[in-house]
Amino acid sequence: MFFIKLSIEGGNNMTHYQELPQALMKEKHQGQTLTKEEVKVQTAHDLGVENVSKEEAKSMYKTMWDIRNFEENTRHFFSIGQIPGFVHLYSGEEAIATGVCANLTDKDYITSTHRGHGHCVAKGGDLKKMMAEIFGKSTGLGKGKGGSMHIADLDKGILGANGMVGGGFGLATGAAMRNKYLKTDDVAVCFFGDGAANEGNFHECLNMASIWNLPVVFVNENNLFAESTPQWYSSGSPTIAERAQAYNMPGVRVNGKDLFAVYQVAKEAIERARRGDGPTLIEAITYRNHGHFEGDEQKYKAPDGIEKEWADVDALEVFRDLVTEKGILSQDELDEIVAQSQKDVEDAIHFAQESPIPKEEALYEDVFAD
Ligand SMILES: Cc1ncc(C[n+]2csc(CCOP(=O)(O)OP(=O)(O)O)c2C)c(N)n1
Ligand SMILES: [Mg+2]
Repeated sequence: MFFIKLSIEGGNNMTHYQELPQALMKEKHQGQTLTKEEVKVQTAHDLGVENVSKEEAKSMYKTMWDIRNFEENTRHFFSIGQIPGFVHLYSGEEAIATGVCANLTDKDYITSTHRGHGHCVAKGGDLKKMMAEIFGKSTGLGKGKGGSMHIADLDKGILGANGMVGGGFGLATGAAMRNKYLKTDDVAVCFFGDGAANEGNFHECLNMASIWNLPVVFVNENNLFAESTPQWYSSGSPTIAERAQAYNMPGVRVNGKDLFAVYQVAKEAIERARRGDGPTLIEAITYRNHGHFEGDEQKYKAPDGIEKEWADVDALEVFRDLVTEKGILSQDELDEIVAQSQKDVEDAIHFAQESPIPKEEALYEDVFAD
């Protein structure tokens, strides 16, 4: 077992948290960072493998590498001045977007965050048009006018990255309401950070999703920091998942560095939403490989403790070790996927570099709706 699934009683949505060492966590909560053991996110990583076909495993490994390559190249081209604006990188958090979105179709909706490239790649966003958008080019998904924090693709159900922390809650809840109203079995997924969990919108939308029993899954990416503020300092509850209890929906904590664990937890929540059984709150523990934004000196980060532990776990290596050990994929098959991903991202960069910037008159286009 490598994720904590807090028990959900059949028949109603009540969730119980007796497995969490509340007293210990509360004490620690006064000023120290929790250790991995204390947050009860286990490190074993074989649950859920039996539910994933070889083709799915290959596809998810490719997606994780696409995100990693996309982000590391974004980092490089930002550092040499080819990318304007701000970039917040998703490197390190790949397993969450990948494991969740592998359970979605183009008709399902996602809402993203300021750290949104990974969500968009995992939901099927076109690498070339995404990269062009980040480069501010006219061939980008938003014609180069939005940049990194405003990537959207409605044909893929990507309702948009969002510069407003917590901005996705209302959009995802509204999209889920639309799905229910039109009697579809499509779902909406809201990705959000640990910092966003303290915005008022979080509570309003979880409450509405609960009373209307909406097909929405709230996926918290707890990377332990909101800018420079540690999660233990800013949160009144030791875990984010336990807040689900207040809204009478299941709450689940999962190792966000473990693709198969995320995939399995998300699968259950998404199937539940599709069946009409209502919302779920997932808290995936993770860590970002780089600073809050590119240029962040990260003076706030402590070198030891849980941060170091989580920083040392690479979801891509965890995946590789597991599938080779279990004989699901060979090293050659994995290498081939990595090489293909590198080529696809290089093509995306060339496309972005060679594309023109928007014409001046484009400033006046797409401003008002007809
Ligand atoms: C409403 C709002 N408040 C504050 C900010 C400034 N801000 C940008 S990112 C960020 C931290 C968000 O932390 P978290 O939700 O944990 O996401 P992470 O960056 O860790 O992925 C803040 C405070 C903002 N963009 N919007
Ligand atoms: Mg965070």
